[in-house]
Amino acid sequence: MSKRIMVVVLALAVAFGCFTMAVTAKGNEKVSVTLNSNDTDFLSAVVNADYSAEVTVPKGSVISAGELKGTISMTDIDSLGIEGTRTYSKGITTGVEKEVLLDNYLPAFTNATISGAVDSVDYKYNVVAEDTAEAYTITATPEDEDAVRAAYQAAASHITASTKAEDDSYALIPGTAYVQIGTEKLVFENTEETMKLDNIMQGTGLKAEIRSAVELIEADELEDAQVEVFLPAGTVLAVGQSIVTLDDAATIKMYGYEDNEDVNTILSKLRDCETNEQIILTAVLFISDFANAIEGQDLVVNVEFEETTTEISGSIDSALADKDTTIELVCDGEVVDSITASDSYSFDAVANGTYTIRVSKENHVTREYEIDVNGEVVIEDLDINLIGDVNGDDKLNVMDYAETLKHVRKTNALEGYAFDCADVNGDGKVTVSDYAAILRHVKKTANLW
Ligand SMILES: [Ca+2]
Ligand SMILES: [Ca+2]
Repeated sequence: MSKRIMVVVLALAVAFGCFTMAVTAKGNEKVSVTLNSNDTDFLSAVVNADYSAEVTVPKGSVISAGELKGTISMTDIDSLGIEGTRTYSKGITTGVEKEVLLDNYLPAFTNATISGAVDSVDYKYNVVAEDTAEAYTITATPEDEDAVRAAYQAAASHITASTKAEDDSYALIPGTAYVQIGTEKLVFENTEETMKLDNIMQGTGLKAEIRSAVELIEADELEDAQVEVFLPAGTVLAVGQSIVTLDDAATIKMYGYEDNEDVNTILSKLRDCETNEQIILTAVLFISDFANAIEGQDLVVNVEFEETTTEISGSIDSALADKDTTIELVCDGEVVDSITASDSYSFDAVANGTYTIRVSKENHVTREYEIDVNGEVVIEDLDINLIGDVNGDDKLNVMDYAETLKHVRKTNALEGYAFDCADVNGDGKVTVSDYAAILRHVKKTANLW
């Protein structure tokens, strides 16, 4: 597998990044991406606050020998923790021997529509190209801004964005990820920790394990799409200090372009590139070929997410072994699942979120555990006490009323669950009444239960 195939990975990563950051742009904020060669911008792409997008190639733009630099700017994006404008740039040596005049590669494209659904939320863009003496510009305008916003929000609900301390860029694509275009399928094994942008940009630094992390295979034609991309939950893209993580597996299906051998063989063409110059020319040609393939077409791009679920399980420690314990799983105040069990329990297929596990049993003090679920298996052992069993040894004796008395006398305060166990009359306070009731139970003059 050629290391050059990694450029495809990079392109996907950038596309994913632009997408996710576009998703989080709100209000007046915006995202821009510029590509620059010898200090002259030859391409700029902007996502505006109204979810419109614009790609501009100034006429006379040239990619020349020396550095090719990509810059992404993000302005006031709350969900990424970005205040003001954060800009991140990265350069590579083009290796271009003869200047590439982009005017010669501009497509004949004039218009198309792009529509589809994200999680069943419909959206539609009208895409129009304008070719003037100054620039070639493609503008994508939402047909209905509210619908597009809803679709972006649907996508954003499956993504976690945050800020990290280190300023490095990488993509982490778990195994089983793939990209299929026509019958060519690029399959990822695992890129964990190896896909640093610096490694990819510097051919010599590229590790063998990155090269072995992807494989290009011949696949059967897709039944319901021309292009299909699968990204598992846990796919991560970091650009500078901004990091986005896909919480749920995403499948992106695209169809509606004029079937075209040039478009459908892009993966193998990139694989066969030997130099940066070949990669740049192949990429430029591909973009032009693809724009021509969607000319006048209604391109459909659907995104579906598969909710990630996991298991919560653990042991149960309680008294009165002949009676069952009730375990309720609570989310946002609603009981979403409930089971009765004795020594151990488990909840299957739990979606990501923050939960309370509420444990109750006859003659026991109900206890709640707060847990965060984020796709990983959760082990939470549960331990509940009999009413009045302040020290949790499953017996009521002098130890328990002594602890309670220390609280009443303010010599040693009870806290948390021990406090709840001592508050046997359930009035929210631990007083001499609770002490007296525990004492009566121990002396067998009046039982608590
Ligand atoms: Ca006890
Ligand atoms: Ca009390």
